Amino acid sequence: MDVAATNYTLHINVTANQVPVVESTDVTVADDYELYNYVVEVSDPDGDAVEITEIAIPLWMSFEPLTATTVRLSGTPRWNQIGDTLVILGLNDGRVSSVIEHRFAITVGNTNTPPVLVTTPQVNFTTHDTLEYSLVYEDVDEDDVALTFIVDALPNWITPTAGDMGFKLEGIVPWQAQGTTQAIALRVSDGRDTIVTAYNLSIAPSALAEQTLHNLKVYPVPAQNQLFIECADLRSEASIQLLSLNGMILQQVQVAAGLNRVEFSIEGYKAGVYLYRIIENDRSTTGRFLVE
Ligand SMILES: [Ca+2]
Ligand SMILES: [Ca+2]
Ligand SMILES: [Ca+2]
Repeated sequence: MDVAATNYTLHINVTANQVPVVESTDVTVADDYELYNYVVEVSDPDGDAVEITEIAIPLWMSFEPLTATTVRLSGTPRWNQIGDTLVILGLNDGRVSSVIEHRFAITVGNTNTPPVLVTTPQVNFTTHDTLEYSLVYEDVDEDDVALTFIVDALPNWITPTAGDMGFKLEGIVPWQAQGTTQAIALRVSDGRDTIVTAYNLSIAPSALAEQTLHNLKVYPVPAQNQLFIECADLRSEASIQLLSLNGMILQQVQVAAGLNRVEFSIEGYKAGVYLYRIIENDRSTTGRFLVE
């Protein structure tokens, strides 16, 4: 018995899969101690969902999926990660027979970042004020180079103390400085770049009323190795200072209100005229003493 043969023709339209591609422009340059940040954007010509994976990225880089079509590559390379480094991302639209590799190289340079002053210096003072603050610098490059400092300008009543990352400045604004601007200038180097910190202090006159303290005794006259200052009627806590004629503070003590007798050692003072100054909350007294 014959079996009727029927011929069928099957028409199937097969559209070849198109592979996913990276749309964004690869960021191929980085620098040590600076943030690298690149959002990779992919698309698929067929509209397929694309899975993005990390096949190879440098140690300093993190891989962070953001949306269905983007991932963020970011991180901060260090000095021992300079040079060329390869990034390989995998793109998979679910239809490719093997994951599509997207490769690019990043060149990590080591441009120096100069030190930066990270504190804000106080610039406005009144005579008798205490100046005490630090200029602190940061250097993002961990290149084991200690910062070095050169003082180009500093009022002589300020004592600088240098540390690893800056300067502590201390002093008491002398009354002779009133109404002046006084320059501070430093050069700071990280061994590769030098920056300059320069600013002016602005000194306003003190509101303290200059008065004569009663019952004040300063002796002996002339003084040799010791100077005694006796004040019988201090209304508040006070500071008693010995100063050079140009206003530089040589010694200072804090005393309580009431009766005080303070002994200063002035051994080593050259013969000549000096100043003493007693500063209370609301008044001050200045006078001269002689050293022989
Ligand atoms: Ca596709
Ligand atoms: Ca750098
Ligand atoms: Ca640096």
